[in-house]
Amino acid sequence: MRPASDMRERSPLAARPSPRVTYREPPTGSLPPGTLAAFGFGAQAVSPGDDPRWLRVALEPLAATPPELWTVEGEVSCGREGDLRWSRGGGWLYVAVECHEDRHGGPEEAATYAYKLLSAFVAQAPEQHVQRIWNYLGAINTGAGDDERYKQFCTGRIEGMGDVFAQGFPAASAIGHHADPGLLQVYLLATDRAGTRVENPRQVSAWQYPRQYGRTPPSFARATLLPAEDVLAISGTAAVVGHASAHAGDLGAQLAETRRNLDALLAQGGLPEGFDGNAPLKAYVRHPDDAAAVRAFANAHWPDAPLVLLHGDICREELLVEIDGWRYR
Ligand code: 3EB
Repeated sequence: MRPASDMRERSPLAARPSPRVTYREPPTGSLPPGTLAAFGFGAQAVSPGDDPRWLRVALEPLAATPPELWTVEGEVSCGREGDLRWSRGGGWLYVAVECHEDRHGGPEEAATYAYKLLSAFVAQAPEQHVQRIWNYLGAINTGAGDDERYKQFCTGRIEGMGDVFAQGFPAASAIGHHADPGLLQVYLLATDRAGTRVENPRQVSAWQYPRQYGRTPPSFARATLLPAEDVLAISGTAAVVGHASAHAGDLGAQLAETRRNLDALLAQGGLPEGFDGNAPLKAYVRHPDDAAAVRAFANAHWPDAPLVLLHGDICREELLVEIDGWRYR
């Protein structure tokens, strides 16, 4: 006899339930059933064994941090193809590429390479709608003017983005790590139907940033409402108002501005206000000494939200903190 869940007809129009995102320690030696992806933070993260779904993120945690697990309903299969790993289950696809720019010529070429691999993989998959993407690169603010490494990354990224990204940019984060500077890590979440892109009325859309921010504007949406409309996937959000950075050098004011931007995104996405216990957040903090103040701010405004604090550089030198996360309905 088939289990009851198999007997329920899923309407062809009904979107798949979204993955659950939690921070918790998996049982030693293996990932729990339904795990689509698992992320350990920093050099000390303990791998659950050789599993393509496991990624050691090159950002160091600023406090003891369990892994991040993505869980779906259904069987999960996974594999590797060169620099790429993938997993799929329950209508969801995870794909990650890890590469070193020394093999590609520089940050621009490495980004093109990574995005071409991701695009080609997604283009042949049933799950063609990229909802959310994360990018971690080293020495992100090194280089002057248009030569800043983040700006080179932006140019390479758009060059490598194929048709699967031309439907509209996914929500994204792009953060600087302090590991091997040539290491590039990019991973994404996709599914078999389109989500809804959400922009922030307080901010110029990133792809429309004026020339002063580089030759190639960053290609990301501020958030994606996943197809089941049960969760808003929120991009890296910082103290950007219009297109300008606000409150250079003032952590408290940047946090308050970031919160206004997050509130605006929740409102725009039709989600309830604030972040509750079901809203896993990550804060990327440029100066480790600021970690306590960032945590205090989060605790004051979102006391129940699970929060991971990571040492990460924001793509504009004057920005001290950036926050991303998930807001379940
Ligand atoms: C900003 O608002 C801050 O290049 O993918 C945030 C999220 C930022 C994603 C990206 C950049 C990216 O412009 C920077």
